[in-house]
Amino acid sequence: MPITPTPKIWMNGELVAWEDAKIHVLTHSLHYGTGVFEGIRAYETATGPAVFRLTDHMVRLQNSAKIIGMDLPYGVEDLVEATKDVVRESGLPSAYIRPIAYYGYGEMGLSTLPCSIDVAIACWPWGAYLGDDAMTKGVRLKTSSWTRLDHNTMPPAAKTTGNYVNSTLAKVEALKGGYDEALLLNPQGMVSECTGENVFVARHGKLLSPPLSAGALEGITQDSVMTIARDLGIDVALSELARSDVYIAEEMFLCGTAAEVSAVNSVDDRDIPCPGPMTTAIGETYHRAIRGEVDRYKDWVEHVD
Ligand code: PPE
Repeated sequence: MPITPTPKIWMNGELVAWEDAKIHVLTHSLHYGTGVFEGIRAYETATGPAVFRLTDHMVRLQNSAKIIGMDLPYGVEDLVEATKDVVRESGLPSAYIRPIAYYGYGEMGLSTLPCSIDVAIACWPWGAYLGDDAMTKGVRLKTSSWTRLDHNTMPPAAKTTGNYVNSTLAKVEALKGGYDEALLLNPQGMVSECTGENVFVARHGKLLSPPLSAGALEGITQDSVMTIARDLGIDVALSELARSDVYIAEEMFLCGTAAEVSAVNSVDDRDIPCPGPMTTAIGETYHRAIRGEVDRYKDWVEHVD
């Protein structure tokens, strides 16, 4: 999906013009994959643009940095305010927001200890991630030949730039095979997640989603979905899932900031009923919640002004 420029990008405490937000080719994190990042969305609400669970995303950015031993020079509150500035400056009613922290230019070699840490936040308009029909027609998944990262190799709970080599390999393989998205199994052979989404599977009337320990990112949408499901009276839990659980799922969906709630219609050419009733109910509530239309979830909506 092509990027449409917006006026300003926040870099190390300043708003700079979009075209000036450049880095040197010898930037440390470009060579070693040691950046940490977030994907956040702002939505139009009746009372102006608001960023969905902005504080929670910035807490996760801090946690990603902590996992890889990177000491961010800005706190959660600084990053929240900076994000609001970027969205406000963009003039956009809704936007995708990409904060990134990385080891900068000046040092080379594997040790990050002498490196500077730079932080940037950009936003731009971004539409449906898995296509406009993802909610209604659903997406086709293929189990990847690539294994999800192991906790003792590349910690999958940290949203590091390097981890997305794994996601990219799986995504391109799935697309070239004629599928929409890849399902990744962890080194133990259990389901972890997709390349940029958490997975929910219904079995015996209960919704289940693999936890962090299964190699999944601790998704903020996953958490929102679990809260919404509980409030709708749906039985929901984090749980290990085997490949067979997926093949005989009563319904299945993916969720993430970019993908929102996207139904799944098949995995490895085994049909899954789509969209299922829980998927539809949760998807509809989520779509209202992100726009500040559900009182109960008002705290999730962080206004720019
Ligand atoms: N797992 C992975 C691997 C992942 O990248 C994401 C977000 C999620 C789960 C869901 O997390 P959350 O957004 O907090 O619910 N993926 C982001 C990046 C996608 C990209 O193409 O880049 C996103 O959805 O913004």
